[in-house]
Amino acid sequence: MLRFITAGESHGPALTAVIDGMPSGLTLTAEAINHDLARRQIGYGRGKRMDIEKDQAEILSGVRFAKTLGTPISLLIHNLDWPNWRQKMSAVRTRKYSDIPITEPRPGHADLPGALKYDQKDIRTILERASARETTTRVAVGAVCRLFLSAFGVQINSYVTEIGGISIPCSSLDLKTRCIRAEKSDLRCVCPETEIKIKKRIDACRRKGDSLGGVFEVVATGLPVGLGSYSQWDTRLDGRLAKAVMSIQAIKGVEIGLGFESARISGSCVHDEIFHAANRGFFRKTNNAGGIEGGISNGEPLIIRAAMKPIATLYSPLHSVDIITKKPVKAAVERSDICRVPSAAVIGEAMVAMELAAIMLEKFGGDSMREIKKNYSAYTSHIVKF
Ligand code: EPS
Repeated sequence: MLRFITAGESHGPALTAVIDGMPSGLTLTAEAINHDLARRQIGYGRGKRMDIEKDQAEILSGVRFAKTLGTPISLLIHNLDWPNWRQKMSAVRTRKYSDIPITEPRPGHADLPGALKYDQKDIRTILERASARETTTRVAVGAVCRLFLSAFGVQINSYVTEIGGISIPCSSLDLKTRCIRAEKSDLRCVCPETEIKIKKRIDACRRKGDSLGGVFEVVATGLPVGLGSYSQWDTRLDGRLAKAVMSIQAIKGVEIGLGFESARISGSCVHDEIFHAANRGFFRKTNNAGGIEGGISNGEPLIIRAAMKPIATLYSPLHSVDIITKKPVKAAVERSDICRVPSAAVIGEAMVAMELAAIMLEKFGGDSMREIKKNYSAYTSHIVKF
């Protein structure tokens, strides 16, 4: 079973992740992970923290001579901001009177429910782990899973389709073009004219002390038919992917393929008709299903869309209540981002990669890449002959 766990506070010394269940024989270097870490840091609308950090992963275990061993892979990413937080985030010294707590919870953040749940009177204790800084480790794990998937021809990309209510026109572009263009834009935006408009909106928002959300799409190509199953509720591919993407900080909705739109039009406009050609096997001319039917991948590109709410930290803060005095106050203002939808798209790719790698391993099983590739080839040649 492939699984991972992450640890670390936003302003602590470092972030760590352990990946368990990755087979042996996969080529893995820190450079491949660092490439994705850098992609996550890009994004017009990010705050000052990104000027400080330059995320780099160190591989501490599970790899020898650039090949995985089949044992737990542990990754370490230093927080370069740590020297500025040594005192405030010390794990060893005891609290002093001069350590002023944060007591004004931000609406929309984990601050208040977290403080109540963990019985904490200093909201810093909550926000340090609730912070989206944690997604650095998810992207590092996702990069490893992406390498595993690429050995089977699976590619995962993303682009942003909407920010702050401004839609990015992309329906006239094929998936490949969208992904190529997104990679060249610091908004992961496929349309240069719309990018200018959105940047103006982000700048205006920054001046007003407000924040913006948006929508992004993750696309996975090269998937074999038959990942996931309708046989139990928790084995369905769509359900598993939706959970993985929904678990990203600030994500409020997930759609697959046509998603909510399919509820508004008739069946004949929704379902993708089936064709067959000797050289292609079964195929579709449309992909409204987003690559999944009956909880199973159908061989078409997987398309998963997610909506991100605006960041909860507002430089012009909203109304709140002090958790100690219970008096009305303005919510706390922490240094933060104005918009981080492009970054969320890269994190979405990582979560999709993790879930797909886990499902591929469940289907094709094995402890080494050689064994899994053998199982994969036997299955895919059976599908071709079907
Ligand atoms: C975050 C607040 C900001 C973001 C951070 C998430 O951090 P800071 O308070 O240090 O300025 O920059 O995101 C990251 C550090 C990151 O690497 O993505 C929050 O409150 O969630």
